[in-house]
Amino acid sequence: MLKIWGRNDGSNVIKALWCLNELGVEYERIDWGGEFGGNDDPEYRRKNPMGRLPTLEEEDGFTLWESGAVVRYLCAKHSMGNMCPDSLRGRAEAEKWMDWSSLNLAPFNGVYLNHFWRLPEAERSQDVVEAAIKQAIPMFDILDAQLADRDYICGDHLTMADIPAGVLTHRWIAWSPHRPSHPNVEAWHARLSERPAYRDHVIAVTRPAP
Ligand SMILES: N[C@@H](CCC(=O)N[C@@H](CS)C(=O)NCC(=O)O)C(=O)O
Repeated sequence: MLKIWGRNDGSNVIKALWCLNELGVEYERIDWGGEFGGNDDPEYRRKNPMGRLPTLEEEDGFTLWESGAVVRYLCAKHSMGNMCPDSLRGRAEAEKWMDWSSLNLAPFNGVYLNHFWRLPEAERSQDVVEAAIKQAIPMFDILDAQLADRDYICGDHLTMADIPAGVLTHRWIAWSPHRPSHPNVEAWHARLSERPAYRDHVIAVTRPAP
């Protein structure tokens, strides 16, 4: 059976898990990284030289790391023409939003994780959190504009384009101490929240805001 190596609450692991559950693909998940450790295990490093999560491993020994590549691969393999658009331009558009989300929505998440939980209390800074919020707002303005005339990022149904942004937007909404309203983003998040796979693999594993 397909294996996913990674603790179930890492934002990059969540992308793969939410995706697999949308696709209805069976898999076994192995708790790895974080409090479970194993990142530097030599056998794991042979599968994923970065020692990060997630890593996909198929029955014949094929391995893949980098969450965006994992999501693209799964969608192309199991849902071509649906989760993975089958036109060249449609696919490029979906990939653009995946890359954009991972690059531009990840910074606030890293700051929140560090300054809400991971750093010793004396090193946490409200100013750093405020700067991260300030930097993220124009990104959500862009996402809000994209969602103005559509239910999902690439049109009328869920595609791989929604996965990275959907994972990080839940944290933005759940964890931001204050944020301006982005009505189209909020409506899309409410739409995602109706999906069992999103509820089980994104919302349910998100710890409460501090
Ligand atoms: N660009 C990589 C980043 C992978 C990454 O940093 N994953 C985090 C978990 S979300 C990790 O491995 N953290 C170390 C750990 O949890 O032990 C990807 O998208 O897969």
